[in-house]
Amino acid sequence: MNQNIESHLIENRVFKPAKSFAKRARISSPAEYEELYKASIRNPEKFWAGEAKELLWHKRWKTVLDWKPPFAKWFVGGTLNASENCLDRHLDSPRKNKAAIIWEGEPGDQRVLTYHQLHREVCRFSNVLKRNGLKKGDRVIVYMPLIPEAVIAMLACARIGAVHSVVFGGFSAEAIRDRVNDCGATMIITADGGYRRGAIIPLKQNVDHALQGGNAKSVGRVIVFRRAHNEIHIEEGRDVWWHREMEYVDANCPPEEFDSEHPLFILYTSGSTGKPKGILHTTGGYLTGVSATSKYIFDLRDDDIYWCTADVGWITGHSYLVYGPLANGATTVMYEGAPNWPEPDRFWKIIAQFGVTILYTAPTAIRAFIKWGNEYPARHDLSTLRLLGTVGEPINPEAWMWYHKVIGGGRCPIVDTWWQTETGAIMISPLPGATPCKPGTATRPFFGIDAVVVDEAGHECDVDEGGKLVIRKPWPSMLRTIYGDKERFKKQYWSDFKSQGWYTTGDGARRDKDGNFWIVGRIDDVLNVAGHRLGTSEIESALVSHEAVAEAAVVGRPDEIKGQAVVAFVTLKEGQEGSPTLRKALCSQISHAIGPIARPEEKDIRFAEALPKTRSGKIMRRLLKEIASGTEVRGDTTTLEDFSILTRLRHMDE
Ligand code: 7RM
Repeated sequence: MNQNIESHLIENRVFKPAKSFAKRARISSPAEYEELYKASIRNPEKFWAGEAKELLWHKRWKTVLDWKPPFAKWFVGGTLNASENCLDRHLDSPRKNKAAIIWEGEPGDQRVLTYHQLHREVCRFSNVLKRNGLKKGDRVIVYMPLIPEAVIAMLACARIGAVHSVVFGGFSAEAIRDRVNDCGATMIITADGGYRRGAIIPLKQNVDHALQGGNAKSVGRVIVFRRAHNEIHIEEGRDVWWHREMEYVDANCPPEEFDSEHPLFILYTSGSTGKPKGILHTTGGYLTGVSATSKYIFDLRDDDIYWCTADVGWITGHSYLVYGPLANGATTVMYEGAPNWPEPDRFWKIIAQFGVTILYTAPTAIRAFIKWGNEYPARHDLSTLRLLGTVGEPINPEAWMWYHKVIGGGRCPIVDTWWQTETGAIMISPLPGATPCKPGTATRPFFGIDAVVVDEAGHECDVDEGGKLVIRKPWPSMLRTIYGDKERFKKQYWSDFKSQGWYTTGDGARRDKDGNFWIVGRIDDVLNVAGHRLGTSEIESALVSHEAVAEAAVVGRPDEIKGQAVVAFVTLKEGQEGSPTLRKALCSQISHAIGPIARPEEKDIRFAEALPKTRSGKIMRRLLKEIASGTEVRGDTTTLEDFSILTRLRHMDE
């Protein structure tokens, strides 16, 4: 590989955990991590069984793991209840009266539910579900705003063994319909509306559209929570009000015990092709994974106020807003709305108001905050923060440094957590009291996770050599299948290294000389320019380190000579303007940071007003690639947040 690339790839700033943090952390030195990690890889079953013992089981398992690649069963013969583990278990302790959920609605309304209260609501709603005919194994769509009732609905499903499938409130009627039909859901739990940037999202209306004309026939019941008090249609015989139903039930609902492998939820996620896949997670293994990672990676303590800014519609919300923190008896903050509503300081205001100690958010949000300006965090007291986290995409070193300095005041460790909907729990991340961090790397695998970077033939790559990120051993929170499509499950995740039984993540990565994993991004986002492998995120990182640039997305376009050429879509900071001079400057910036082979032609720097993003904030590279290649935009665009961006991008250079 080109010398210049390698020198850029080596990020030399190292941030060691502060002594004060390390002193009270569960794992408090690199040596301790190394030793425990090695032991956990020698015998993962022993490590995971030790973690599983922290949960409340009705029957203890007989076998830790039954592994017939690619099908795994964890804690075979064991029985438990996920809702009991998140709630009942804390009621015999001082946690009973501690806040389980601190919630802030977008218009400014607030609610606090103690563990006692949350337990009570979940029990009552479980009885509502039973009253409405829901049984163990039935599938339920949860289509809710980010309000406590979304969590209550999930935990009530878990309590009676129904399988929830949460659909993000920003998805359309068609997306609901597809998901209902794919999993055969018999019930939808929704709300009249939810708030977003001062407007009301018509959730119930979307459900009506999804079900209209005899579509999604399996649904016989819709339970509607009154949130926004907007006018909605109630279909006699199908729709019932949440608050009415709650009047008929009592608060007594003893947790049933379910098999460790009983399905807990299905969550749909987009692949590189085709329709979203229903990722299936089961009970004992999933709970073990999220509970253990929450404890070690977020260093959760009883006095923490922990805030994961994700919506429950995403895996991050499932694992690190609901199941992980509640299984640990933590206090978890929920905020319903947008980060810049009514002002770009909303997050910082919430942190100051509730005394948030741990913040877990996405790099895309951090980059937006940088763009909005430092005056907004400066308005508020952020001194309660002690730990920061990121997830969802590679974080560029500039964003990392800003997060560290401006939000963390230079004192908070940052856990850059790599994982996927499919992995259920965090797989690669620093341990905050132990791991020396470099901006931009998710660092080292969690205990029991046998992550490696390999070439096409399955040989481990050299230091700083890019390859495929694979997981060589099963782990408890791994997906069990794609719902209703075993073949796709096998093909998608297990066919690259079939004989070895390795899981393919679909991500490219490299390891540095210290063993840190640098996630390059999806394999399809890695460019090959004149035989040189280039990570789009590295070029983007170079671009956003320019003072004029807010955000950048780099894709490849076909090039007769080089195979592929670099195209950079760039949005500029407030007050900046695109010009030929700036184009030149940005090309030089890339050339300077990575090497001349990464330098795009000047015409391939494309100034844009905005980048097309999915509703979860991921840049839609496939669309950009098609635009960059001059081909028609095809395929699934159902997750694109703002369609008008497409038209504008296509015409912007005319
Ligand atoms: C949790 C989540 C998964 C994909 C994954 C990566 C990317 C996630 C990081 C990251 C670099 C990270 N689930 N990704 N976290 N890349 N560093 N810390 O996001 O299923 O929605 O996405 O996201 O490409 O494969 S997900």
